[in-house]
Amino acid sequence: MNKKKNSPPGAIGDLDEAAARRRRVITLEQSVLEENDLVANQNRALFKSHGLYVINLISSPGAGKTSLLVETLRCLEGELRCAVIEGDQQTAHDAQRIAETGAPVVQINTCGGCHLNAAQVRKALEHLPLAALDLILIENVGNLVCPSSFDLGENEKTVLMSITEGEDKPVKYPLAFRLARLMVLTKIDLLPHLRFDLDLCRSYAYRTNPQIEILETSVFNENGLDSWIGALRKRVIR
Ligand SMILES: Nc1nc2c(ncn2[C@@H]2O[C@H](COP(=O)(O)OP(=O)(O)O)[C@@H](O)[C@H]2O)c(=O)[nH]1
Ligand SMILES: [Mg+2]
Ligand SMILES: [Zn+2]
Repeated sequence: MNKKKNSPPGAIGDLDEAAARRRRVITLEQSVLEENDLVANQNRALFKSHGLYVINLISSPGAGKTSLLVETLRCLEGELRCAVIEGDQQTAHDAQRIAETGAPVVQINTCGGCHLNAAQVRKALEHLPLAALDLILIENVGNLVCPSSFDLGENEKTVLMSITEGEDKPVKYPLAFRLARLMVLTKIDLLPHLRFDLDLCRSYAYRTNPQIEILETSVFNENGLDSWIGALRKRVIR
């Protein structure tokens, strides 16, 4: 006899089943993250063996990651040897924009995946001249949530947030801001046209991560680009 059919909704049997299902989900998530950490550590060792500095850029879609990267590559041309790994669900649009600067670039299409993982990055690394590079910039899939949970083996995460997104993102999506060493507030040229309270946003960011370094940039009027480029120069091991 089917026990489940005879149980009233919400009976103990149903609760047990729900708890077991939850346990299975949690166990699976843990093993996915553990497996990812293993590969991330291999990536980290590879970066170290080549004296490479690697930054994982995280933001919501459209915050200005690719635009900042294009400007960064132009500024650092002839000074630091940079490459880019682009993560998007579909298209090679961003890789094409990067390729126009002349920098080596690999596009990863996650085909529905909402974050990059360490294994995807490891595969992308096979297409880059690691021995001839100083800095790799990884543009993660536009998403302020799960990219933060997946270590790629990078030296540090940078979180970007455009001032069109509202002041409260650092408290609404705290993990990205907690794990980042640097927060870049982009599109600062739009400030006169918005009702965006810079001090409030900074205070939310410091509440989430008291150590976070905050920069403001614009690729339209080049505001703050020198601070960003200076931060990169300081980090690269030469
Ligand atoms: N006003 C302004 N717009 C920007 C700036 N940076 C990027 N944008 C615009 O924001 C949109 C998304 O930029 P993109 O770099 O593709 O963002 P991504 O999705 O984070 O890579 C584009 O229309 C850019 O022109 C900026 O500093 N100021
Ligand atoms: Mg992009
Ligand atoms: Zn995801």
